[in-house]
Amino acid sequence: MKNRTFTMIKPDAMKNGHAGAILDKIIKAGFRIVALKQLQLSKEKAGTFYEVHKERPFYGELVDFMSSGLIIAAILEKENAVAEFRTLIGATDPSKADEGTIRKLFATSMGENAVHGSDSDENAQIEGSFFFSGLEQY
Ligand code: FUP
Repeated sequence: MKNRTFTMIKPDAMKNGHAGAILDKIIKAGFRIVALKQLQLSKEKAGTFYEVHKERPFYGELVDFMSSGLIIAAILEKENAVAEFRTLIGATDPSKADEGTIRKLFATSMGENAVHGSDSDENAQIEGSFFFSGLEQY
């Protein structure tokens, strides 16, 4: 059964000119774009999005980084979307990511790792609706 995941192309990948190549890989991997937009997160919004990491030592840097420039947010659909997308992006730390994955190809570091991918169906739903209303999803 087809289901959905949520992604962001992060400020490092946007600034380094990788957005087009990343979207191309996503589409060629068989994901259908349900919703997509470019925006810049405020610190407050980035802080809310990453609230689960609030107690972690990297939280402040993560919020600063995610609000430092433009991002592209998107909802994607495919069979087994959450797991398939995490395989496509690779490990959180790009030095540990498999060859050919988006993070291996385009990420700079653990903190600036090019893309976000939801880790469960439940979080995909929560994260997608953080950025998009029902009317914006096709
Ligand atoms: P992922 O699900 O692969 O995006 O990774 P996490 O949810 O564990 O982490 C969310 C974000 O926090 C990562 F994209 C980058 C940042 N992070 C760090 O900066 N340092 C860490 O040790 C772990 C995560």
